This record gives sequence, C-alpha cells and structure tokens, in this order.
Amino acid sequence: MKQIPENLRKRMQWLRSDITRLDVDAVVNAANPSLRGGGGVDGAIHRAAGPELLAYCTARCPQGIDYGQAVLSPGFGLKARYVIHAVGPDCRRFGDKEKCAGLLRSAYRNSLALAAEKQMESVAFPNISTGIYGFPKAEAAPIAVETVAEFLAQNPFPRRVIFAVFDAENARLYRELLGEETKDFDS
Ligand code: AR6
Repeated sequence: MKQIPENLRKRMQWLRSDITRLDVDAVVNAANPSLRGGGGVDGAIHRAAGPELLAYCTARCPQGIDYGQAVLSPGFGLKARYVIHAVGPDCRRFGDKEKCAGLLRSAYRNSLALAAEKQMESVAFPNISTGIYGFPKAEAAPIAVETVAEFLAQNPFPRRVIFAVFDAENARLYRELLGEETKDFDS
C-alpha cells in the first residue's frame, strides 16, 4: 500500500467497537441491495435505530440500490445523526476479484461523497463485505484505507473517518495499516 501523508493520516482512526454505539455524524451500514435489513452489522444497526429506519428505507428506496451504491437516511434511535447505507460486493456471487475490488472502492467512495455533500465532521465505517459477503479481510483492509485516503486528499469533508473494527483479524490488519487504536474516542 502507498504511504499515507501525515495530514491525511491524522484524519483517519480505527477502534474496536460496536458501530451502533458511536457518537458520530454518520455510521455506514454494510447493507444489501434490498435495503430491508439483514444479519451482521446491518441487523445491529436496524435493531439500534428502531423500526422507523426500515420504514424510511422502504419508502425512499422501494427498488433498493445496486452493489457499490450508497444512500443516506436519518439515524433515528442511534446517537449518529445519519446512516449511510452502502452495499459492498457479495463475493459469493461475483467470482471476479477485480470486479469485487472495484465495487468495494465504489461503496466507500459513494458513502464518502454523501458525507462530503452534508459537510459532515465524522463518519464511521464497518469493514464492508468482510463478513457474510465473504471479501477476504486481508485484501479488503488496504483497499478501504487507500480509498478513504484518496478521497480525503481531494475533500475537506468528512473531516474524520473512523474504521469501527469488530473482529480480531480486522483489528490486527488495521493496526498494521494505521498504527495503534484510538483510545480517546468519545462513544
Ligand atoms: N459493529 C461493527 N462491525 C460489525 C458489527 C457491529 N455491530 N457487527 C458485525 N460487524 P457483515 P457484509 C462487522 O456480515 O459482509 C447482512 O445480512 C463484521 O465483523 O455485517 O458486508 C446484509 O444485509 C464484519 O467485519 O456485512 C447483507 O446481506 C463486517 O462488520 C450482508 O450481511 C461486515 O460484516 C452484508 O455482508
């Protein structure tokens, strides 16, 4: 992976946490194209936000969205003001590695574009596609970090991106990529 310049590195943090607890402008949801909820982090976000979230998604996006795309909703019962629903690649469906990598980059970039449009201060990402969707964690982590760094280099918003890491393997990978975990995060 390319070296991240210090000014961008300061805008990127990681910590091991349940993303539903974070006090940020937006949490990103690793959703599926139907936007009707599911397992993993998607299930956790819907449970924490409450039933209004599903009602909103159903009304605003009755057809759902495609792989790689993202849409914004309010956060309802979450501390976060918004949820950005991003659909990463389902690597069980797309055999082509390059296609999967491209869709993962799109999911991060499209989420960040929504955050930039709203001039958000802070956005927290889960490790999109690395659970049920089966993207190898060791390959997804550098793609995520590099895509976020490239976006931040071009945009003043969001000011900070937090990678909310849930499992031990991702924690090891993010420590290698970004150094020590953030200890002073207010959540
Ligand atoms: N906070 C942060 N990260 C979490 C949490 C949490 N509360 N729970 C799980 N993770 P996954 P995907 C991590 O499976 O691979 C759903 O059914 C987990 O350790 O949630 O993009 C959707 O509806 C993993 O690293 O999402 C889709 O159908 C990461 O979140 C499908 O799963 C992503 O795992 C999407 O699959």
